[in-house]
Amino acid sequence: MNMKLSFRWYGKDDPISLEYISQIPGMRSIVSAVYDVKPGEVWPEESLKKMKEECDAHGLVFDVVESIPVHENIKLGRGNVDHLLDVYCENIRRCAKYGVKCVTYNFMPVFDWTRTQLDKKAPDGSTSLVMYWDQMRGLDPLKDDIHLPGWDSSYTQDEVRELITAYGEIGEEGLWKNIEIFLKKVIPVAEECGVRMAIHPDDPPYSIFGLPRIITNEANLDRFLALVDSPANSLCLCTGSLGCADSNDIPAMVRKYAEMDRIAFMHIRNVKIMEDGSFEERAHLSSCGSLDIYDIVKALAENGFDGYVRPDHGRMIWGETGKPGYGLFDRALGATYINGLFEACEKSAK
Ligand code: DNO
Repeated sequence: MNMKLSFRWYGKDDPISLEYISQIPGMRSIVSAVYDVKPGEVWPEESLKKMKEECDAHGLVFDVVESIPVHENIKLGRGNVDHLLDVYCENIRRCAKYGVKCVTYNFMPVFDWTRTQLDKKAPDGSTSLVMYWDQMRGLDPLKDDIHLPGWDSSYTQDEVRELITAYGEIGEEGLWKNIEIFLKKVIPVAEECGVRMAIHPDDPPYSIFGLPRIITNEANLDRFLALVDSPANSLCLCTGSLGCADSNDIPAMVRKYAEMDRIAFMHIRNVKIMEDGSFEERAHLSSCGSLDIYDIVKALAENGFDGYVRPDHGRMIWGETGKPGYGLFDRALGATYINGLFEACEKSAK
């Protein structure tokens, strides 16, 4: 198969072993990161070397990083930005030195993904991540001490308030300006070391709590890719993140950006959009959610896509416990489904 099947692994603290991951048919690459270093600090080479050796020992390739986090000061364009950008570039060079070919990151203000519950029980007894508007409404982080699951717990409530206010001041155009500065500095370094930078879309792809969000739809992805027109400046196209806005036509977007060769990494998962715009993460199978996963894979296969693909968030099934979204069983089912679709679509595309 052309595509490179990969699996996210959280390193030594991950309850899932590399041995188990290597037993998934067709599994090739490990997606990981150095987790014990704060954003804005240099990653120790020793950690990268160890990660590579462990993967090698299991017949897996450590060639995708998710993520090198972007420090809030870079996104806000304040403080020690120059230093932070230098550190970022140094981390790309270090990753490349140990074989990394693709680096994922995001440009979401303050919080990464937003959900209201991580263990919503479905009628079949499985659990998954959901975002329900009736659980969100009325929450105001500027007034209340709220803590949604998945939010960086290292911030104090006052720090969160300060950041939200600062983002409110720069707004979307401020974020565009700062992402351009970031790309102009980082992409030449990535090109030099043979790394493709893959931006992860905002999840969900609309503003939450008034925070600006820009990696959200086709027009904005076009604007983003045009900032630096290079294959090193590419997308991590996450179907489930972009796909929880009804207005995003995911198969059409995948077709367009695959044709342009601007997708370095695919996160494949399904979501069910509810009537009020809430959404539930579902099993990968097309009929389980709102996305046509077959059409998405077909668009990739028809364009000879040879980038990285990983099954994204799985449900918790068969009594498994662990990191919500990142259990073994349902992601392994997702991987075999993805394999099947790619085999069929690649063969019939020939
Ligand atoms: C969620 C992930 C994201 C992703 C980052 C990339 O499960 O897909 O947290 O890793 O947004 O920087």
